[in-house]
Amino acid sequence: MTSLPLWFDPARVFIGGTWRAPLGGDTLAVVDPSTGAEIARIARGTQADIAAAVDAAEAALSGAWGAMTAAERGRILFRLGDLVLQNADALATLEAMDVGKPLRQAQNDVMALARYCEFYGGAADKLTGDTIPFQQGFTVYTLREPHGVTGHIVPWNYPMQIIGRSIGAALATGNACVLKPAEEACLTALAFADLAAQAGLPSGALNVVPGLGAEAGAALTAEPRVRHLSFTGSVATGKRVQVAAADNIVPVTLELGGKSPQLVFADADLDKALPFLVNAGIQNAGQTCSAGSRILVHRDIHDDLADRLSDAISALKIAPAMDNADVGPLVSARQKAIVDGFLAMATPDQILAQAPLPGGLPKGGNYIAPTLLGHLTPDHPLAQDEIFGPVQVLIPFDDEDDAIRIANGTRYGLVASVWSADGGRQMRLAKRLQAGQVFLNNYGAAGGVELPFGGVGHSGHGREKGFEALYAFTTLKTVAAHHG
Ligand code: TXE
Repeated sequence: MTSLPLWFDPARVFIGGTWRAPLGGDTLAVVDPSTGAEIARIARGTQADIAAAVDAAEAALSGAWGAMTAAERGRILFRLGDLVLQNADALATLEAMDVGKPLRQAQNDVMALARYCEFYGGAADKLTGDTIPFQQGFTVYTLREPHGVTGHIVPWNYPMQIIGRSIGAALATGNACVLKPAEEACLTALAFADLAAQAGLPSGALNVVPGLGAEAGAALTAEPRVRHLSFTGSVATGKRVQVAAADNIVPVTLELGGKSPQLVFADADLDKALPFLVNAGIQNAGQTCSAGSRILVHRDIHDDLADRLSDAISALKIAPAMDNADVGPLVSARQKAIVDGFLAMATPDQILAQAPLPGGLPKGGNYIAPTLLGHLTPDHPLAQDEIFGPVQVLIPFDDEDDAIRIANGTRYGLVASVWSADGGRQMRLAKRLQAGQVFLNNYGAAGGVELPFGGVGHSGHGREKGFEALYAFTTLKTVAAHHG
């Protein structure tokens, strides 16, 4: 059995460049989702730790970190990206064992984290203001300045990717960060903090306080000295974060998941589409904000696609994370109970296909059989609600208008895809789909660190990733000089 490759004590918080026990003295169990066994303890940070982390972040801003040039910040991010790559095996193993994702997926996440460090390292000194033509006798220009202390609340499904996109952009623009990782997934966040210190990031520029959402998380959102909040997680918690942000009048970026549609037309290349259609639903055991959980198909090819999808899903292999199969366990017994609850709503005729769970899976693991559902109306809760497990629904449509009505007919709007050989249709639908990203004859563009990402409706607001994120992590100052 693999042991956790820990080179730091995970039961500590990382504040002001040093590791110490949480002030409350309590710890939380790290449970391996593949087996149910406790494999480590993490700190249960509380309000006092968050306050200390904000103190440290403020000190960094008025000290070495705040004095750095954009180029120097970029250089640190490049070094950090290198260290991520040098420690890729350890990071991937930590993540796979902590959250249950197949090792291959954890390795992809490490690569994405390194790419975020590289991308934002390169972008740090390329964010510029404008000069604005104005009245005679004036010179007017804008400055892009960091908010100051930024708060980052990260979920458990893609910790490294979400840390990379959020912390990478915030550091590139000169903010000092307080990161509250999810209680189910703290190990790579702590490892990243250690690597950041090794890369030369000044003390206090990145602080990590693990803990419960209702304690450390709520304390971070309530802290008036935090001047920007970025949150990825559930709609319910996102609303709380937005309310807390309103109390302190701070901007907030919310990424809250979705029920993203994949539209398949009769002229689509089904051989090419099939692996994407399936992977968009089962990647990370369906625990993906941008999961393609609704497959909408033209009625003429419904039965053909249903057969192909059923064959592909029935052939999926499920195994513990380190065995590197197609699908691992869900992150927690709590998440498994949520998904089981959804599946219990399906009648037998609505289950079109289900991959068999192999015998011999560890008893304490949170395994769910990947499932394809059908014969349900677009307004059925199984076709409306985010399930966050390896479950997809197949829904027929009659024409483009019908496809758009169904695709846009949820409260979410994160991503969407169109599979069709007709270029005109691709362009029409790309405009009509309510989503932050639209993929034409692909899905997800392999993660696309460079591509702005975020939602509309209950999927949230604000954009992360790409150059766009740098605007969110800065505030604009206009300087008008009157010189006659
Ligand atoms: O989410 P929470 P949970 C969805 C998915 C899943 C459901 C529940 O549908 O089934 O959410 O997951 C922190 N103040 N997504 O309960 O509560 C918490 O500690 C401040 C979609 O895990 O939103 C963690 O760090 N913070 C999603 C983070 O919020 C609080 C990814 C996310 O937890 C807090 C994960 C509070 N009061 C779940 N309460 C996506 N968009 O990808 C909790 N937290």
